[in-house]
Amino acid sequence: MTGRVRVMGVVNVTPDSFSDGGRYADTDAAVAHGRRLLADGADLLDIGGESTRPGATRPVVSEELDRVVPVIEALAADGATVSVDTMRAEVAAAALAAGATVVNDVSGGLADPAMLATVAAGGATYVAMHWRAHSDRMTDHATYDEPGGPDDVVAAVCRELGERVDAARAAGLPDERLVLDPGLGFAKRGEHNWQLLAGLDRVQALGFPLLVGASRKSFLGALLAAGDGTPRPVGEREVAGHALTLVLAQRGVWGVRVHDVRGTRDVLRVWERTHP
Ligand code: PMM
Repeated sequence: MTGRVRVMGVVNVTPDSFSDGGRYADTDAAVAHGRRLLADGADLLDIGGESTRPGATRPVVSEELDRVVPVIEALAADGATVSVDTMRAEVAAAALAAGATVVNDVSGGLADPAMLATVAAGGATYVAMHWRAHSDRMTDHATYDEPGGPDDVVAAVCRELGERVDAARAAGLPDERLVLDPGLGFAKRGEHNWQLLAGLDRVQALGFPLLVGASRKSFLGALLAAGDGTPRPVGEREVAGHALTLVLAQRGVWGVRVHDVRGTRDVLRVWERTHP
């Protein structure tokens, strides 16, 4: 499959994101950042008000709403396709009312029992990511012993995403509005992420478009670690992320969730030019 890969640009309206360190924590800075990502060639913008880095604690709902709604309103008014990165139905509903058309739920509907029905009723596209627990506990859940063999993370992710598909269908969400995501870095140890990337065709065999978020994540930092084992800092993982985008384009993913839209777009221009 050589379809055009969608570039989802990340706008974290959080004081504590691991990847962009709270640089866009206020409305004006976040909106300006979103506009820059659009100018760089983002197909859609993912606006999030809750940091999901390992160990993070959750904001209260009102805080999450205050962070994301004004940013969504401004960027949707610009004509951008806007996705809201939230695990809360209340935030998803407010985001859709503010102009978002995609709900990116890293919990795949597990964190809030009202989420799937809210998205189904709201007419949005839904990204269901593989997830097991909130960030303060997720490393305790990074075990994948399976009948297929010890540590068969691909089998477990496929089974658990399949359960989310069943739940989404039961809530009335049509298949055409569902996108799946293997959830790199979420309740996964370094090696699990590489196993998932190597086995991505098995996840694709579930029959849904895939979104993959690898940008700046710690498994890339570990891959590129210095001789003494010090991980490559977050800001110096971009080239590896771009290499992965090319691999993902070759696999035929629906989209990539990235921070550096400009570089990603460059990579995809080369890909598209060589796969007419
Ligand atoms: N990763 C993060 C946040 N949201 N959403 C999806 N669908 N997939 C991901 O991999 C994902 C996500 C964490 O990364 P960030 O802190 O850099 O936004």
